[in-house]
Amino acid sequence: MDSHPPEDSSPCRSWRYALPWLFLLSLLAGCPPVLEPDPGTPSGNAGEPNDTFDQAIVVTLDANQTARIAGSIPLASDVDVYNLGEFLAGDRIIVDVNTGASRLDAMVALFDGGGRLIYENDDRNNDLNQLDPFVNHVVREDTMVLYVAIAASPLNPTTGTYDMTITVSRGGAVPPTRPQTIVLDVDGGSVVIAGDTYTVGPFDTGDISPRYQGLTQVVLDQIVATIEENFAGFNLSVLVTGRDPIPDGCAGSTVLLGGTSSTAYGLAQQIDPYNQDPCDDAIVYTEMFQPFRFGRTLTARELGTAIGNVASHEIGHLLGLNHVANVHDLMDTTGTASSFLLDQDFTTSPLDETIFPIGLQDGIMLLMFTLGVTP
Ligand SMILES: [Ca+2]
Ligand SMILES: [Ca+2]
Ligand SMILES: [Ca+2]
Ligand SMILES: [Zn+2]
Repeated sequence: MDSHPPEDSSPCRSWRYALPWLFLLSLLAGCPPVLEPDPGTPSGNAGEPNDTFDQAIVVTLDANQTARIAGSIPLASDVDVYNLGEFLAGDRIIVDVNTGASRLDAMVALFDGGGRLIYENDDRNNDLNQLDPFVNHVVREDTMVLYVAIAASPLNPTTGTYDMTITVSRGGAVPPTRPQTIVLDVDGGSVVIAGDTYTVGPFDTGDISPRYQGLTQVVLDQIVATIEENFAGFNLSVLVTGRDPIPDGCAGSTVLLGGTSSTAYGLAQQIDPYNQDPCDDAIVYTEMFQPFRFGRTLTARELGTAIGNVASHEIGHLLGLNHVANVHDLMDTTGTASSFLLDQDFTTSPLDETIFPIGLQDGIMLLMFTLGVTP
């Protein structure tokens, strides 16, 4: 059975595994004395308020570079933030969350000193229904402070207790960046995403609307130019079927253009942190880009820009980027179709509320860590 304390909103009870300074606070607050924790019991806890980076509880690692934290998410909107102090590039952090019999479906996110997301995990293995998060990450860049934040999964608002073990090993090597090839599949083909096979014919703007008949090549050129502009400076290259020779086997991540959907403009196979999988695929449902969704007929250049921005968004997911709330950011999920016509870029924006309740995503920084920059 699990060793979590029962859920209890009493501040005295929740401090029973308190750090020494919290013990003093508990005395000042009139709580009964707290016994020293037994060896093996958690070394810290989630004393509120700890909902922001400024309020983060300082966690001190023991001689084994380990800390155990017992905490609680009593409201689905709660966040607990911990300050792990300075990290250097190459330091590895492992965060192992156990919710035991608690109903909490937890999610963990690591942030740098600027509140910028560096890694997140909701479920260690969704396929096996293992919903406790697990993180094993090598920090790419020195940061004065590394924050570990835990909250209920925004997709599954739940409450309950958690037990979090943090282990750090210092002084390793920073994983190398890796260039990525994108194969833009425009001559008809198929991709498999989450068990579903999507098969489309050759990309033809006339399939979007009769008003776009005969514009296929000029729109396609603008799609490619838009993707290349969005990733300018990064180690990412675009091959186009029918235009470029495509190597056999996995030539890179395929982005298929075509088809329609009742729910989305595009779909990526996964959000792939730090691009562990260089062969994952996506689709942009180009037949969704009908004039009525924009309130008017677009120029060929506008149509190509819109499709190119959505393709860049799906490629962003395949490289590990999450959704943000900023219509000028390519990873935006809040805007209407008209925002695809803006000069969207990878930038620094608040994480969308469906991703995590606090923090920023710096798309440029994460792409630099993942792809590297062109010489
Ligand atoms: Ca909290
Ligand atoms: Ca989870
Ligand atoms: Ca990938
Ligand atoms: Zn998306």
